[in-house]
Amino acid sequence: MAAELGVDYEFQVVKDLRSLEATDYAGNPALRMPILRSSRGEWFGSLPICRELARHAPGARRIVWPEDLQEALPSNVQELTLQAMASEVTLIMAQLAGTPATDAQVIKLDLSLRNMLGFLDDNIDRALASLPRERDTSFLEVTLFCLVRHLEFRTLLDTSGYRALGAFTERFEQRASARATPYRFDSFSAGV
Ligand SMILES: N[C@@H](CCC(=O)N[C@@H](CS)C(=O)NCC(=O)O)C(=O)O
Repeated sequence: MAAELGVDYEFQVVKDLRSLEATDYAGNPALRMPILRSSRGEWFGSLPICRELARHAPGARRIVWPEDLQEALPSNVQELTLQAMASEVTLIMAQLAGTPATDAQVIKLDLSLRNMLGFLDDNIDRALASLPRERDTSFLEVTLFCLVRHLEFRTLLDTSGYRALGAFTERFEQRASARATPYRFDSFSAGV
């Protein structure tokens, strides 16, 4: 979102998401990233961070935020995009903890994630068509793009069958912000 909005930023990694030290997460007591350090303090969580980035944007930007989605369909697409990302991360953390794939909670999370992706694939085109035409960007598009590319990056499941999601991510990837910020592991990373 920083690249989308033309805000200068510097990237610092959380070296191990299993760390129990809040100082490793810029003081976030939830022991989670992302965290943004701006001139106005530390900001926890994706949406508040994106809002703070927008306050630092060099010019006026027309951004569609979650509260602008006044109809059920785009609102549900936004909610399930965020929930799918959260479920994916929980599955990755469960894998790292050595939880077996036969664990009842893992089975449910996996099914829930596939259900959500099916819903997103079926409804993304209508949700996007409902967004205001005159926009520079939207939280929905940025988060959905990040979700699909992250699923592929972590090879958690095969996304090739989700045709509408694939077409959307390919379109969004034409943007300079997307091309400038592909996912990658850092050299010291243990893959977490
Ligand atoms: N609602 C938060 C969720 C943050 C979150 O779950 N972050 C994950 C990584 S993307 C995390 O730090 N997980 C660590 C853990 O689950 O222990 C947001 O949108 O930023």
